[in-house]
Amino acid sequence: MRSAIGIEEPDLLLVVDVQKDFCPGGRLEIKEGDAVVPVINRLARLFRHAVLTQDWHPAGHLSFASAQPGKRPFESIALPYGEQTLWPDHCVQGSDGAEFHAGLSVLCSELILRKGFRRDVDSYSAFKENDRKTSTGLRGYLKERGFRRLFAVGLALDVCVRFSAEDAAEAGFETYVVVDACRAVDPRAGLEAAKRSFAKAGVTMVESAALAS
Ligand code: VGL
Ligand code: ZN
Repeated sequence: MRSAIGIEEPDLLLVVDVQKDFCPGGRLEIKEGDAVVPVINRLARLFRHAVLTQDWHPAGHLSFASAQPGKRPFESIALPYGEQTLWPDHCVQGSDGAEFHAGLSVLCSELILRKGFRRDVDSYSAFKENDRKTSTGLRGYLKERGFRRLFAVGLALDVCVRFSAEDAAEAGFETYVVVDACRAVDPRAGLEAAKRSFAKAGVTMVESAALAS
C-alpha cells in the first residue's frame, strides 16, 4: 500500500456529477451511485477547496437516444466530432433529476461548473467538450487560482470522472482518482478500460483511506 497522502494547500477536490439522475431511481441510474455521497462528504472535510460539476442538458440534447430517430439508449452514433454514446434523457436543465443528490455536503465548494449545455455537443469532461476542441474554461480558472493537485471523485468513473481526470492530467495537474468515491456505469469493461487509460494518461488511482489532513 502506498503511504498516506496529506491534503494541503493548494489541493482541489473535483466532485463530478453527483446528481439525482445518476443515482438509484434516477433516469440514468448507476448501480450504487448514491454510495459515493458519504465518502465524498467525509473527503470534503479534508479539503479547503472543491469544484462541483453538474451535467446540464437542454431538452432534446443530441446525446439523448430519444432525439435520434430509431436509436435506443446505450447504442452509439457517428457524429461530425466522432462516436457518441446515446443515453436515456437525463439531467435536463431545471429538472429534479439534474439536482445534486440531497445528501451531498461539500461546504468548501467554490464553483459549480455546468457542462453539456450545448444542444449539439456533449461534454463528459469538465475541461473539454466531446468535440475535444471547445473549452469549458475550467483549466484557466484552476490555473489562475493556483491549484496544482486535483483529486477527482463522483459519477461516473468510466465516463465523466475518467474524461475529466485525463484532461486534468493533460493540462498539467497532478491528478488522482479516488476510486471508492466513484461508481461506474459499466463496472466491468468500463472500469477496466478506465484503469488502463489512467495508467497511460498519468492519472493515479487511490483509495479514500489513503488521504489524510
Ligand atoms: C455522464 C453519461 C452521460 C456522467 C453524463 O456524468 O458520467 N454519463 N452524461
Ligand atoms: Zn450527460
